[in-house]
Amino acid sequence: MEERENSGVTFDGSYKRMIYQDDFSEDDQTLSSYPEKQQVSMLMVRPESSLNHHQRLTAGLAVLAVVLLAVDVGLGVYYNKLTDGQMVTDISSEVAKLQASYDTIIQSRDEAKKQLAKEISEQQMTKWEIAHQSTRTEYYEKMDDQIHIDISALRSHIPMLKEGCRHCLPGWTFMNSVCYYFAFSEDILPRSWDDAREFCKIQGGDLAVINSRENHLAITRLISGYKDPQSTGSTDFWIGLTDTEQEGTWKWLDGTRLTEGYWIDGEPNNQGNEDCVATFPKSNPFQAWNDAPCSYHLKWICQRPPRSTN
Ligand code: 2F8
Repeated sequence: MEERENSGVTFDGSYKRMIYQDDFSEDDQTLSSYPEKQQVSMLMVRPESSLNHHQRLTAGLAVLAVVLLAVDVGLGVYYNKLTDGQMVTDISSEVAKLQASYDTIIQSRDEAKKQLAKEISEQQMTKWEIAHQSTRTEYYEKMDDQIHIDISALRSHIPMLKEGCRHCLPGWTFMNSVCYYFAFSEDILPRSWDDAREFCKIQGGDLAVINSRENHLAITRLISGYKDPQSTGSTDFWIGLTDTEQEGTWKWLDGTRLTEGYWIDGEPNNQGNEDCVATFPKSNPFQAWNDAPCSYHLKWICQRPPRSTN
């Protein structure tokens, strides 16, 4: 048998040839026949078994290292995820808060807008009111002046008023030294301008000639409170003014030409064929007249001179 030689160290530190058990086949002599080799065999670890052990240990350590590395990596990933998740949660919560604040601000802004629009509208209303109030004030100032004039005129007529009953027919009104008839009664049906005139003539008068501001205001004051019971609004009253002779040339029934007209805005407009005039006073007594078709049936105002008391 071939003897393999290996370097080895004995416990006593001397180098001896190392003999492995495998070096002996069954055919070989037993170890007992080699006392020297037997001694070595007892003291030395078999190389293959030692290698397996180391390999297993190394492999185990490697596996352990891999496991530890995996655990480490896993923990890292988990930590990152945990951190990221927390951040996402924090950001989501922050976004939710910001959204809530934004919604509140938008709501406040919309409310402020509405409030602003309301206040602008109120301001415009106030401006409008102020403008109209100024116009009204001007108008009332004029009216006040006129009232003072009227009062003076009326005072001058007091003596005649006291004598009114003596000067006018029953049902007629004595104003500014003139007797007037107003067809207020519901029993009196509206008439055309010509028929109304006929009524006045029978009574010794004619349709009213209102050619002074003083008389116009007195008549307006009297009829402006009158409302036609058959209709919801006021009614028109024929007066003695016409342009039948020549279109656009307005004449009173006493033959005098119109000098001061108290027309409604936009009148006279001869809409269709309108040659007769009706008074229809509303808020402004100086905008009271309208030209209307003479055939229209309206109420009317007559006038006649007072009866002589002599
Ligand atoms: O709008 C003004 C207009 O109103 C009426 O016609 C719709 C009057 N007609 C009568 O009173 C009959 C018009 O005279 C007047 O111009």
